[in-house]
Amino acid sequence: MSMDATSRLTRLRARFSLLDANGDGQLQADDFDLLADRVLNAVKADPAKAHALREGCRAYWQGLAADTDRDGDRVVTFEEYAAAIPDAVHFDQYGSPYAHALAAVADPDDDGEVERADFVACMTAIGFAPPQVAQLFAELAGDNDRVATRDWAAAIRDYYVSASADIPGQLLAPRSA
Ligand SMILES: [Ca+2]
Ligand SMILES: [Ca+2]
Ligand SMILES: [Ca+2]
Repeated sequence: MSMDATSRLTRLRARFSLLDANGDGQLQADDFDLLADRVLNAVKADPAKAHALREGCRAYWQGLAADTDRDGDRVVTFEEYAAAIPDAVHFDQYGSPYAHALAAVADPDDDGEVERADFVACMTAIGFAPPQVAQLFAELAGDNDRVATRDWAAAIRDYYVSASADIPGQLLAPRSA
């Protein structure tokens, strides 16, 4: 296998295991409910934002399943996922509400910026490793010690759709199980 193919598989594995919130090795609707639960347990969100996040997670799952669950058993295996990896258009359609709802939950005062504590709480709840969370925050925040919600939503999108390795989103790697 070529280096490119190997690093692509590594990236896909990292994304897949991050999405597999209950850790059973497959993706199903429960994973995305659990993802929302974990974030909402970590960060205090008002009911409207909590609702948007739950709906965003659900829509992401439904879009993902529609594109990847080839045998229609409502479970997405890694093989199904890797064979039909969602592209940028797909993410913009199905994943974007999730990314924006997440950024909104992490911005309780609605000033368009995410404080470090909220950023770390959200990202850790999703399952990212603390060193990567700290590194990504530093990259996105620069000298400000806060991250614009739109930059964060863009970084999340990059993580799920990018094929390149030199963007901030690529710093995101799941904690080792
Ligand atoms: Ca699962
Ligand atoms: Ca399936
Ligand atoms: Ca804020």
